[in-house]
Amino acid sequence: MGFPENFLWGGATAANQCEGGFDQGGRGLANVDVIPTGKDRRAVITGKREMLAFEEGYFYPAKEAIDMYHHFKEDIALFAEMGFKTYRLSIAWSRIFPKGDEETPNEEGLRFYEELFLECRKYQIEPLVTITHFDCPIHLIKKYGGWRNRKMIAFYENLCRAIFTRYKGLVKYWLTFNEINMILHAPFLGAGLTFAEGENEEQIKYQAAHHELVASALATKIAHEIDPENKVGCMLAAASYYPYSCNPKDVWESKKSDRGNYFFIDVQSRGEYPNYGLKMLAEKGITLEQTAEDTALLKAHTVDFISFSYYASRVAASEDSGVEKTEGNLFPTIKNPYLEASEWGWQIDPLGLRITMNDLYDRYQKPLFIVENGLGAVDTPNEDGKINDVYRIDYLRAHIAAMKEAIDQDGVELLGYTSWGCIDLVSAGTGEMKKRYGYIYVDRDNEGNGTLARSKKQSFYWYKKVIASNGEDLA
Ligand code: P53
Repeated sequence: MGFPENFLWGGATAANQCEGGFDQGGRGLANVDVIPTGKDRRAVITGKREMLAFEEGYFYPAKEAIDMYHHFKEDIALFAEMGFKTYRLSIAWSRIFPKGDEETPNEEGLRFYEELFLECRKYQIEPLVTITHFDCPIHLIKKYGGWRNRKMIAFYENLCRAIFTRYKGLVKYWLTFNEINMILHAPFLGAGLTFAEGENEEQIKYQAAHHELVASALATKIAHEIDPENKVGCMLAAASYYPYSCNPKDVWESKKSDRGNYFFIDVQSRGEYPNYGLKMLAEKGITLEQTAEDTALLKAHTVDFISFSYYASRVAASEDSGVEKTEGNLFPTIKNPYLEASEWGWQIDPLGLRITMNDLYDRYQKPLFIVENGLGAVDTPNEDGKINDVYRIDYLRAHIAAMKEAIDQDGVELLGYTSWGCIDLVSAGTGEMKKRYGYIYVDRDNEGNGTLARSKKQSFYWYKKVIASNGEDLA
């Protein structure tokens, strides 16, 4: 009982939030580079304010981030010290194809990740690679309009062929698109989309999502052809919705909200658009351009496992309930009176993780992989300069315990757990450094000041014990 023997414990990061080195090694500019902190961030992320180059008067946190580009050996050594079995990271597309539409990849970019994977292997750490974690070369946005254009499928295919071939034997676990459902909430961040006045945004978003879904199926096909050992997963920003009350209208609203997220995973896991999704598109007046070849690809190349992020549960209410939604986050939220919230208003709910795991497993009957979970909090060093992050340990302990119950008592198959931001990194939502998730502290502030020195928090020692005991010792 308890966690399976080969359970993959580890941590997760994304290139754009930790690497920096935005102009190093022949890397091209990407959407993630030109997203500033401050009041215009949300407008840029959602594609309402087009910003395709650095502009005067803004701070761009991804340019340097925590400079993992130059620190990866030191950082991976620290992960190894905690006993990581796996490390989830993403490839910056514009390191491999700086413009995105070249025929041959950039050798320096390929070499960078090769060294990084070899470093992981040195410590028997299994890399778990997100092929795209919100990034898209800026040239592909300027010239083709990002994922709204069907040609993106072929560019993504080139990227996949290049990395699957080069990293054969080094990498086995792949995720095609990070939080694919984020395209609806953050279309510039998720898919390089910007919108002109009067455009039908929903039509464009769902067409772009269709291109991503086809690209994901194609990636799965190629991954399996190049190496039958490869395992490919989809990735969902998960968290089940609770009805605001037992009013059937609230219950119905929560079901519809869940489906809004499942929509993408239904296609990636079951191989076709679900009926409710087709009806929903029709009702919105959206027509998807799709070929017979697309349909066949989607059907034939479904994912091997379902990965997801989980931070907080969600609440859905009907119009009748009169409750107000707060737009504090990229997902509008409703206050749940039974839960406490983080400093950023994310409502902490470990049982919600167990519920979400069960919902996903019941629906897909494929192994799950929790690839993001954690507490974003302000860490203040004490007089000795140490960070005693008990609040983070409490959060993680409760979520790992819930995970264990889902395995032990509900029979959910779980491949592994990579907590988010195992080393402090730039927040995707706000661009801040002070919203920290790490076991490892990085000396850098919101404005980019600091030595970038790494140090261990209390949670570092705690997680090390958790891994060493395979999840038995959570004290
Ligand atoms: P930050 C919102 C809601 C759910 C997941 O988020 C999200 C977001 C974006 O804010 O994204 C994932 O950094 C994402 C990571 C991100 C992490 O959640 O805003 O995959 O890139 O950093 C946490 O606290």
